[in-house]
Amino acid sequence: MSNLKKILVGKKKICKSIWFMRQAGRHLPEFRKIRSKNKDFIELCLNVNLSSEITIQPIKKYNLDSAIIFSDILMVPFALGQKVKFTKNKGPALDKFNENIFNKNNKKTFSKKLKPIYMAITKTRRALPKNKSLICFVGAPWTLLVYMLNLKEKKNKIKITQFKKNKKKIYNLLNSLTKYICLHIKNQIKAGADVVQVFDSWAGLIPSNDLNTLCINPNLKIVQFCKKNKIPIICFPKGIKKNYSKFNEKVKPDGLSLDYDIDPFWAKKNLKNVVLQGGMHPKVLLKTKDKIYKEAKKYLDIFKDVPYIFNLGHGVLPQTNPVKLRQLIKFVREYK
Ligand code: 1CP
Repeated sequence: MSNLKKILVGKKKICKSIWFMRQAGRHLPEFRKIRSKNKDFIELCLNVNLSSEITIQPIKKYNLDSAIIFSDILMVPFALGQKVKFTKNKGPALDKFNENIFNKNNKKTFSKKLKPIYMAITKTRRALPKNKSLICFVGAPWTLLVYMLNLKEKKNKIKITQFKKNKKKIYNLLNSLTKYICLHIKNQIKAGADVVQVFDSWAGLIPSNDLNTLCINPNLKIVQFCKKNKIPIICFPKGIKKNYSKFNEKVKPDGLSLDYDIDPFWAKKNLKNVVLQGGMHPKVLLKTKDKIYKEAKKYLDIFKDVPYIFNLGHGVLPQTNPVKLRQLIKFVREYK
């Protein structure tokens, strides 16, 4: 059993396990070299050999404890028939959502379209040492809907009129989307992944009255599905501030990933019966070595007597220097 899984299922009380959100991809020169020769990002995610190679790049480079499969949360809308385009510096753009196309989907066609991801997981699992975890991931229903229905304004704000206009559609879509997300988790675990992380990256955009319906309940359904199938699950409801405690009490995931807005002292006091992960601001990695160590020390000291997974409060930034990441990993490993 991998170390990460042992921590999440409570078999290891205190242990240092390190991985980083977005550890594969954008910040690595090795990735950028492959990317420059593969212009179509979706095709790259569906290339079994390259996806596996990119997944292993940060493991080879940093000897991290867990690999996370190279893919994207938007592979789910893609498999459901919505065209996804990635343009440089602009972020992803999806074709207009079409309910007729969406309703024509079924489990079989969905799984078939994503088969290369499952094959890449099997291939990667075989190449990884047994004690290393292979994490798979999904976007939470709300976060996927933000992209599918184009609900986000540029400056990390919701298009409130569009949101209100589409509320009924959003509520209707949530359930069917949750089913496909659960299927994607199951397929990935069957292929060889051993832990799942759910990214609700845009949970912070949800108006507070809708948090239960749009974030807590869908995450709860996914967690219940995973518990029934004995799949260790980490949730990441980014940006919901003090509602992290309500989320934890209701959803009860095995692991809870802290975003950089969460005060770690508050988290330790208020988030119980869950394994905490991450928290440190990814921007800290753009600072000097001493500042990086000081901030890492803060998290390690606060969580020294509880199970804690070292990670960041969001993904590794594209402009991060790999030398700094390596220094941080060494510091965390050697800190007592
Ligand atoms: O142009 C390029 O080179 C593509 C850049 C890129 C990469 C490397 C995108 C486009 N996605 C990915 C891979 C990816 N995405 C991974 C695997 C790498 C790893 O973690 O090791 C993962 C886990 C994701 C997950 C993802 N995609 C999230 C959730 C995590 C988060 O950052 O909040 C979200 C919101 C997306 C959507 C997405 N995909 C890509 C972009 C540019 C975006 C928009 C969000 C962003 O700017 O990061």
